[in-house]
Amino acid sequence: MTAQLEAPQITVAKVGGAIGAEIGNVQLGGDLAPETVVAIRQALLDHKVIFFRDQHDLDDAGQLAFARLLGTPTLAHPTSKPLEGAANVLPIDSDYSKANSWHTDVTFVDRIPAISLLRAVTLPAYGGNTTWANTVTAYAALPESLKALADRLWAVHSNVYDYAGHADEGRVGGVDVKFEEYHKEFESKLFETEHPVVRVHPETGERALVLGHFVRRFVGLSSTETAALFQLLQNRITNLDNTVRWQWQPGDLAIWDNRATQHYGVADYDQPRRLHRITLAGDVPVSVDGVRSTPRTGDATHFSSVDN
Ligand SMILES: O=C(O)CCC(=O)C(=O)O
Ligand SMILES: [Fe+2]
Repeated sequence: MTAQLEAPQITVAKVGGAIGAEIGNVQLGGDLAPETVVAIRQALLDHKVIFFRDQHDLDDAGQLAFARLLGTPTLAHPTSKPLEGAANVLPIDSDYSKANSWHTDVTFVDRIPAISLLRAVTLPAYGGNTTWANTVTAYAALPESLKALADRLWAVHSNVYDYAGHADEGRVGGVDVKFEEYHKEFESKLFETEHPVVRVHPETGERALVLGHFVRRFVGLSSTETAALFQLLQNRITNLDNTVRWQWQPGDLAIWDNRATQHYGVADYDQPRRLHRITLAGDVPVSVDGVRSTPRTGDATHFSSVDN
């Protein structure tokens, strides 16, 4: 028998009590041992967002090669332009967008990305942290009466801002030309999808709340009623006790389970900030009754395959 060289084991250290862990003892890239990939995936399912420090050798190609070990990359975005020459990479650039509003990525399409990988490229000297919230623990902590309500509730999500409610990913500014251009591009094609407010996670079987800033209204409720109920549930998710906050350093990569989290980019900096995001194809959410989300407007097949 030939002795097999075992891959070194990753370390997992919780960062927050409700969500988040830092992973150590691994150099990320496209050449990881299968058992290392399995361990990273399990850590992601357990902790919802995982952080890697000191990945200084990782560039766009390396980030993409590693991402492919975890799933099938989507295009960078359904409407926004990718990084030049890298169709799967979305630049998150403070020049034209700030994601300082709680959201789950791309919930306005039916095939919500399963996983997002975000890599620090240029960081401000201070500020510009990102915060994540756990949508599984938020659901689990609801009283039975609110669980029953949420279990039956559906919401329409859209990328087009109604200028009355909350913001979208490209919203800040309004006078700045770059912000305006980005905003126009973001909304250049209308997407609307009906999702259950509670989805069953395809890998863990956990129930998670599906809300965030792309929600436009709850099915069957007026805008006033939607606002009241949205605030009640959304506050449960973003309560600080249910979040983790990450202070970016050069060489960092964060990966989140986009089926079990929301996040918020804290816009408290005035120096250039740039991160590169890759998202991986997800399934179409399924309600607790087994009903799948329904696209109402827009066809997202170009953006992403459906991961079954
Ligand atoms: O800028 C941030 O911290 C978060 C950006 C974001 O929302 C994303 O990468 O999906
Ligand atoms: Fe995001």
